[in-house]
Formats: sequence, C-alpha cells, structure tokens
Amino acid sequence: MVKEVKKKHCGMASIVGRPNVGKSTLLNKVLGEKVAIVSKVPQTTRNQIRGVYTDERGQIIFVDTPGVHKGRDQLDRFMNQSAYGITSEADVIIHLVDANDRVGLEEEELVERLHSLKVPIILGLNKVDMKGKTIPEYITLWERVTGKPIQENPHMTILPLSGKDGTNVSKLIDIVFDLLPEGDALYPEDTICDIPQKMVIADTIREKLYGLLQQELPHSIAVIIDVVEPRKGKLLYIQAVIMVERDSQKSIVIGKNGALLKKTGTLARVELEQLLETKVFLELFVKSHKDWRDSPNLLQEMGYQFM
Ligand SMILES: Nc1nc2c(ncn2[C@@H]2O[C@H](COP(=O)(O)OP(=O)(O)OP(=O)(O)O)[C@@H](O)[C@H]2O)c(=O)[nH]1
Ligand SMILES: [Mg+2]
Repeated sequence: MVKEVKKKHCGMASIVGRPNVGKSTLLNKVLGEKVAIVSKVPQTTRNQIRGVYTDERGQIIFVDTPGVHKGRDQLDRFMNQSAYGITSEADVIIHLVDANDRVGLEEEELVERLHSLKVPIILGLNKVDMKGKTIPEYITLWERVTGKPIQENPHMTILPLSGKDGTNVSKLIDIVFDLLPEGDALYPEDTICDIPQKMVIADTIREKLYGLLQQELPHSIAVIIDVVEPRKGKLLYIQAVIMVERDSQKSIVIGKNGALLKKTGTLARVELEQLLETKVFLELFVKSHKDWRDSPNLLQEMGYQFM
C-alpha cells in the first residue's frame, strides 16, 4: 500500500493591532519561548519581530509588529510603516484587540486598511481571561466596514484568545495552518526567531528599564548597543547607551545613588546570560539627545531601517 504524503504548508501570519493589546505576549506564547519584550507601557515593540513555528504540518512565520498608533515623529512613522508594510506581505492577518478596551480612533482606520488587503482575517479577541466586555464593539466595527455579518464572511474568523493563560492559542495555530498556502519551510526547522543580536540586547535592557520605571518616560527612552565583544574566559562584553531626551531625565534613569541603573543592569545581564548562553559583562551609560526620535542617523544606529 502506498502511504499518502501530506503536503506541507508555509506562510506568514502578521499580528497587528493597537499598542498594548498583547501582540508580543501572544507571539511568545505561540513559540513557547520569549522572543519579544513585553511591558505594561504602550508602544513597547518598535520593530518587526519574526517568530517561526514549525511542526509536522509545516511552518508559520508569525510577525509581531509595533502597535499602530497616532504620532508624528520619525520613530512613530517608522513604527507604523513597519506594522503596515509587513502586513501587506502576509498570507493571514491576525487583528488582535483587547476585548476589555473600547474601540479606538486608530482601530477604524486599521480595520479599513486590513479589509482592503483582501487577505484572510482572524479577529483575535484577546485578554478574555478578563471580562471581555467590549467584544461586541469590535464585531460591529468589522461588520460595518465589510458590510456583512462576520458569520457570513468567508474571509473572517473570530477567536477569543488569551496570550497570557494560553486560551485557544493552539486553536489559533490550527486555523492559521488551514489558511496558509502549500509550500516548503522557509527557515531551518530549529529556527525560532531572526532578530539581530544587537536588537535583542537593546530590547532586553529597555524592557527591564520599563519595568523599573513603571509608567515614567518610556516614550523618551532608547537603547543603543555600542560594543559587543567576546573577551577572555567566555565572557561577552557589552557596552550600551541609554538615550533620553532631556538632561533632567538622566537622573531618573540613574536613580538615587545609581540604584535604578544598577538594578536595570543586573536584571538585563541575568536574562542575557540565559538567552545568549554565556557570561556577560554589561556596562551601561546614560546620555541625552533632545531629538533622537527625529534623528534618522540615531534611529539607524538603533537598528530601525526605513523601508
Ligand atoms: N490579562 C491579560 N493581560 C495580557 C494578555 N496579553 C498581554 N497582556 C498584558 O498586556 C500588556 C501589554 O502586552 P504586550 O504583549 O507588550 O502588548 P503589545 O500589543 O505587544 O504592545 P506594543 O508592543 O506596545 O504594541 C502587558 O502588561 C501584558 O502582560 C492577556 O491575554 N491577558
Ligand atoms: Mg509588542
């Protein structure tokens, strides 16, 4: 008897939505590993992050994107462009919303754009571990834009989700596989993520700093990695600059007697040692540069490449 060989599927699923809806948390849950930084602060993700999921059915390249938001400087422009740019290449779009938060102004424009791409959409109603009281608002919005009830729309699927506790995450993977074209894997089977090492290091430091600063200053902070250098005794030397917008913000980042900066360094070093599987010596500096969010050179140094 000839055994039937099932064709594999491969393609890109882009996770798009407003800041803070849980896109990066969902990506980490799907991959079972932390690849994207997460914080309570909106606009945490500043670049695209590709996470690769492979099983016997094939390969899904999930793309986490910066939250789509209003904003006028060069970094805002980059973040929105990067979210929309990647979305136009996707085979499937996961429109992720916070099912406890009301529909926002950005959402209307986003939904219209996503609808015009003519790509299958999964409306991910996220954070259903909480009450999910605004679910109807998102359904109504999509129905208004597409002009038909979602149940009658062959291009749409609704899925309640929780990236935090994992509700329906494996169902999401099933649905995406069903929607992907046939094709061979694009990445080797053991690939999980393709972010450049410097970006991973910078983001890890930024995440720790966001956690310690709570809601203070996130918009004003960037991290630039100046040196990554293997040294004797399997030690990786990393020198990084934390950039703020004003001199007065430097003392907040440094903290009383340097305490906050020291704590940031320790937390980041511990995580980086785990991630990079080597001992790390991390040296942090704090500088201010008034218009870094609008400086193409500095943004490029931080790894944000305009398309
Ligand atoms: N209750 C609950 N909280 C969640 C869930 N997913 C994420 N969060 C929390 O929501 C906050 C934002 O999560 P992120 O994953 O950073 O959100 P994001 O959409 O990537 O945000 P940006 O990168 O800023 O666009 C964090 O405090 C998460 O812990 C969820 O399923 N349930
Ligand atoms: Mg994010």
